[in-house]
Amino acid sequence: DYGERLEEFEARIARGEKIEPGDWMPAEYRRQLIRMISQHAHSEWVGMLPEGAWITRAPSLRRKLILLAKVQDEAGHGQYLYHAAETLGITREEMVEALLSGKAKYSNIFNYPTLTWADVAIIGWLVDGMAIKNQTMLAQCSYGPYSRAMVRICAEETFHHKQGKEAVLLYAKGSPKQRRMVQDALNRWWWPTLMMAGPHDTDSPHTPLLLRWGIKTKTNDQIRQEFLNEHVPELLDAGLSIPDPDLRYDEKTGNWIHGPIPWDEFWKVIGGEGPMNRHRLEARRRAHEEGRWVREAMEAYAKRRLAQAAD
Ligand code: BYC
Repeated sequence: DYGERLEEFEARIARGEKIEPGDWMPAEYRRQLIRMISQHAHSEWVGMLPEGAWITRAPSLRRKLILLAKVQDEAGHGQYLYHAAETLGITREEMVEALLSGKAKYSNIFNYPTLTWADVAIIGWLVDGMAIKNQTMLAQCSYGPYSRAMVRICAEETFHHKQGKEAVLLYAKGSPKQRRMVQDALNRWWWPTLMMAGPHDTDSPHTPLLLRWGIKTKTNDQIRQEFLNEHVPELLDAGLSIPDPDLRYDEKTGNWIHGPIPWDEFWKVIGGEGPMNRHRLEARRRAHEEGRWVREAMEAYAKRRLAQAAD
C-alpha cells in the first residue's frame, strides 16, 4: 500500500540511491521535479536572449567566439533538461506551451536588460557563479536523470564562469571608461543575482519537502551564502565596490553578511512585471513560430523514413 511504498522510497533516498524513471515515486515528487526541471530548462532558453543580444556587437573575434559557444551551450542545457523532464511523463510541447503562455516561471535574472558589453562579463562571473552553486547542489539530487544532466551542465558552466571572471578582472584594471562600465554593470546585476537563489528559507514554501526527498540538498540561504563567501572577496580584490552599504564580514562564522534584499522587486519580476518580461516572451514566441517549418519538415522526414523502414 501507499504507506509502505513511501517508506521504501524514502529509505532508498536515505541510502543515497538514485530514483530512476520507471521506479515508483509519490505523485508529489513527480510534480515537484517537473516544476523545477521545466523551469530550469525555460531559464536556459530565455537565458540565451540577454547575452545573445551582444553576439553581433562583441568587441573582438575572440570574445565573439566565446560568447557564441556559451549561448550555444545554453541551448544544449535546455535540451538536456527538457529531456530529463520528459522522463517524468510530460511532453516537450506541454512544457513549451506553459512557457509561451506565461504560465510557467523561469529565473528572475533574465528579465533585466543587458545595457553594455560589460553586462556580458558580469553575467558570466556572477550569474553563472550563482548558477554553479545551485547546480552543484542539484547534481547530488535524488532523481537520476536530473542529477546526471547537472554534472555535464556544471562542467560547461565552469568555463562560462571563468571567461566572465577573466573579462571582469581585465576591465576592472582597464581604462577609466572600462572601469566605469564594469562597475555600473555590477551595480545593476548585484541584487538580482542574490535573488536568483530564491526567497529566504523562511519564505520558501517548497524547500522543506524538496529537502526531505533529496531533490534539494541545500537551502536557498545556504546557496546564497556560499556564493557570497566566494565572490565578495574576489570582487573587492579587483577594486570593485559592491552596492550594499550593510555588507560586512562576520569573524565568528567566516561569512559575508548582506543587507536587506529588495524582495518586492523579486516578486514583481517573477510575477511577470519585470523590465524585460514581455520582451523575453515575445522573443521566445517569435522563435517558436519561425521554427515551426523546421519542426514540420523534421516530422515529415521522420515519418517517411519510418514508412521506408517498414517496406
Ligand atoms: N526565479 O519555495 P521556493 C542559468 C519561485 S539558469 C524565478 O524557494 P524552490 C543560466 C519558485 O519557483 C538558472 N522564480 O522554490 C542560464 C516558487 O514559485 P512556484 C535556473 C523563482 O523551488 C543561461 C516560488 O518562487 N536554475 O543558470 O524551493 C545563462 C517560491 O520559491 C526563483 C534553476 O532553475 C527565481 N530565482 O527554490 C546563464 C535551478 N526563486 O514554482 C545561466 C532549478 C524562486 O511555486 N531550480 N522562485 O510558482 C531550483 O533550484 C529551485 O527551484 C530554486 C527555487 C532554488 C530556483
